[in-house]
Amino acid sequence: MNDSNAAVRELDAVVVGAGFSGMYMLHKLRGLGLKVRVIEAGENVGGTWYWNRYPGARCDVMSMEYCYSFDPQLEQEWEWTERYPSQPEILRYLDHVADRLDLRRDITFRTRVTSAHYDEGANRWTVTTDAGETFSARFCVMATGCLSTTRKPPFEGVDAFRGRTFHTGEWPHEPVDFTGRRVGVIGTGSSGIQVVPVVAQQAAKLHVFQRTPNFSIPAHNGPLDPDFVKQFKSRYPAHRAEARVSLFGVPWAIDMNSALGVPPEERQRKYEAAWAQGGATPMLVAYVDLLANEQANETAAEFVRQKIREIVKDPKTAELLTPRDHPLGTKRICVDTDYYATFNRPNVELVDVRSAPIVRFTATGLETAAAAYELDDVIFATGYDAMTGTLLRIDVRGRGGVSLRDKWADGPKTYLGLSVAGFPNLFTITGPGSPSVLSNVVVSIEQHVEWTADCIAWLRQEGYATIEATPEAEEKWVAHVNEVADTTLFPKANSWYTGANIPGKPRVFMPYVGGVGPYREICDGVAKKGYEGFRVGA
Ligand code: NA7
Repeated sequence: MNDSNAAVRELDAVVVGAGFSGMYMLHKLRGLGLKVRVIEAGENVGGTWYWNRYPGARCDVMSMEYCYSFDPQLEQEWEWTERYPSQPEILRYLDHVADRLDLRRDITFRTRVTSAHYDEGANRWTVTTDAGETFSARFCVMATGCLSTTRKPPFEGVDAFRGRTFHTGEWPHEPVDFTGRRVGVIGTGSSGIQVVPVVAQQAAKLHVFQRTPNFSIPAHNGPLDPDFVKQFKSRYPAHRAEARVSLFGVPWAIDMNSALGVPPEERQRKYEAAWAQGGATPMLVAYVDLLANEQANETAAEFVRQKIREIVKDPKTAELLTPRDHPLGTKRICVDTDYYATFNRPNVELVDVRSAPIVRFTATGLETAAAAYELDDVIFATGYDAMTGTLLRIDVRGRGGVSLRDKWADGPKTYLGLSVAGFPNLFTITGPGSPSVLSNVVVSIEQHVEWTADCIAWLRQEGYATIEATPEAEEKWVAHVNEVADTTLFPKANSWYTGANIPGKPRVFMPYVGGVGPYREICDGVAKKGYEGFRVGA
């Protein structure tokens, strides 16, 4: 063994990322008796919830549903305090899980994976990190998350700006005080919509730079009622079972009527009830064709537009806040607390950067094509290179040294969102081509992790060393993902689902819209048929 080999650590599996996915993957693989190492860039567990510490950061899925289901004792013991969990509370939960399962001893923190190369001779993955470590493992699991590589538009002069800048997805650990300051928020996606109402309460003046308005529905967040919690917990197994077979990973039944098949007054009552209930799901499941038929969708979209007009006092601001460029729900619906009402505050101003884009930053603020703004702080709520960004930041190479970047040059190609042809023993948790971001992602994560662990156990039991998707199965799956997407309104939106937010990124609708339940059935069927569409090697 030479010197360089002496530094290589031999493992059964490397897992990249210690968010919801990586943590559970570690637990499952340990359960199989595998020697596993998780590599995580952050200083602690949590993934996206470790980085997204901006004021107002909160999940848009209800607490009782946005947590692991694999440990009945854990779900009974853990006490969520609010209907929708705040970022600090989710992080506390994940911290607790890491302690409970004693996960940290197998996690290397503050370390980024830089490359993962498949060695065909040895049938092993060589994984290197920015700390100079090298691991060799039979399996490599990418638990890298769908929203983990932030995007900051390269505005001219941004480095010359003398004020403070922040990105919502890379928020400092120390509290940031905006009291008395002139703040600019760029971006009005979920992050912008959450951060704006909170910063508005502190800032002397808040400018919200909006290019495209989004649909947002109130969360009606608040403390959880102990009786509700008791009742929910008494039915936990049933709730979880319903979530697993549902469309979006939440136990809500979809109304099978068409929105166009009911009288307008009845529809209005239903939308009012959904709005009063809060969150995106009640609205999305109100009628079966909301995401498939433009006319049907328009009834719900117009309902939300009317709400915006009712809430926002200045008609010009209300009009600017009104989304008209995409059907409701074809971009992830935002879930807010007082977002629209915040524009009634005298210290808040909406700036339309669609008609007059941001041209440059200056030392003391920024200039749009129409005006100059003096700012002390700028918050970038400008989103992520979603779904593929983090995977492609790593130099991943499969058979024949083929790089994933080349293979995905025209858009991601996977089989089931789990596996890539030519990349044996590589698994992508919630990868492109899986329901992931269109669902309660924890439900999707558990399904992927369990499927992957079962697959690895099966390989061992059958005496196989490798498994990989066949190019044919991959092609078929990609075609199926596109075909299903094309039966919906989703491709009509310029969203990060299609890569439209990143200049030059191939336009491909990345998630699988077929639904969490049907997707699970497909994956289970594949496994039952001896991993149909995969090739195994001795
Ligand atoms: P999003 O949803 O990608 O939102 C990013 C926002 O930033 C969006 O409003 C963009 O406007 C805006 N943006 C991006 N570049 C620019 C420039 N150059 N000028 C002005 N405005 C810009 O990211 P989020 O972090 O809010 O949410 C991501 C997901 O996290 C969310 O969907 C939930 O699932 C959780 P655009 O729409 O491109 O015109």
